[in-house]
Amino acid sequence: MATSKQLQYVVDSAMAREVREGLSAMPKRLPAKLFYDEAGSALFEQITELPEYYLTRTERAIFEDYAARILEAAGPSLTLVELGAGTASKTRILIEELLQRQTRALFYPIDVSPSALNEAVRQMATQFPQLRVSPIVADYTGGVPALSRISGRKLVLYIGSSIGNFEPSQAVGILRRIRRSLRAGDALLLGTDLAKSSKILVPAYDDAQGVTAQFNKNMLVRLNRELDADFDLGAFRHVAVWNKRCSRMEMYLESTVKQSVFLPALDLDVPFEEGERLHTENSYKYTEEMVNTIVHESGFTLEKTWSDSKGWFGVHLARV
Ligand code: AVI
Repeated sequence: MATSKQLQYVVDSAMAREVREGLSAMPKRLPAKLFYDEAGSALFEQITELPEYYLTRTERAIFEDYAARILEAAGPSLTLVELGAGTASKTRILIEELLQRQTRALFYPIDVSPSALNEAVRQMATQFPQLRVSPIVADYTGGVPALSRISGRKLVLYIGSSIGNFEPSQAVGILRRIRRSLRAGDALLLGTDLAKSSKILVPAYDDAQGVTAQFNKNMLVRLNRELDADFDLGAFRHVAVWNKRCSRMEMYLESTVKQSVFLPALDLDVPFEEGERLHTENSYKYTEEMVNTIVHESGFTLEKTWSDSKGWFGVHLARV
């Protein structure tokens, strides 16, 4: 006989554990990687085209202006590796330049998402017949041992300010693990957003059209769908703050009322005070000193930095 009462079950996945930990902590937090489900990735693509979000177009302009010098400095006969997909439009500028300098090239995009990789392979293979694309499905933050089996001089691209979403100490750990799979002479091309006026930074993370607000709230949409939570999207507001002391932009979801949210799949009740903030992301804005520190602490030597005319974004070449 059918019953109207649904069987409720508790979810015990790595993601569920992180959500439980974050929502039970004081202050409350959620891991930024939760942003990137299908809807979140599409919203991020939209963000990269917003007038206020200068990062993507500024880094692209650096590649357009300096691709030849970057590749010259990296060395002859390069094999490209890219950590994280979804940056294909900028990588393409470097590949175009690379194929002017060598008749054939190998490209290893690395990503946790097979669908992101498929898209990268499809686009690259049609645009560049002289390029052999070999995707690697891996979480690069844990290191990529498969890289050590690739012969020839490698240039590892870690662009788009992706490193900025990690704590600097975590960033050092990631770069160190990547370095372990590289050989002397290999290089890293690291893209970092740079510290600047809050008048530029805050709107980049709180745009007039509200796309970043939607991106931030998408985390709650995801918890409602995947963990059966009952977050009321109208009862939270998007907040972006410049933390000068830590040199980072911080994003929060602030509860506009005193309320309680229930996550049946975690059997967890989460009380919020009016005005209480849930921390969802840090985006570090590097100074020259911070770049030097993470590069050296991870065992690389910083050789050169290219920047735009306003000094808003940096592309750094570091050598093993
Ligand atoms: C992916 N990452 C580099 C973006 C950033 O700027 O930190 C994520 C983002 N968050 C809000 N807007 C964009």
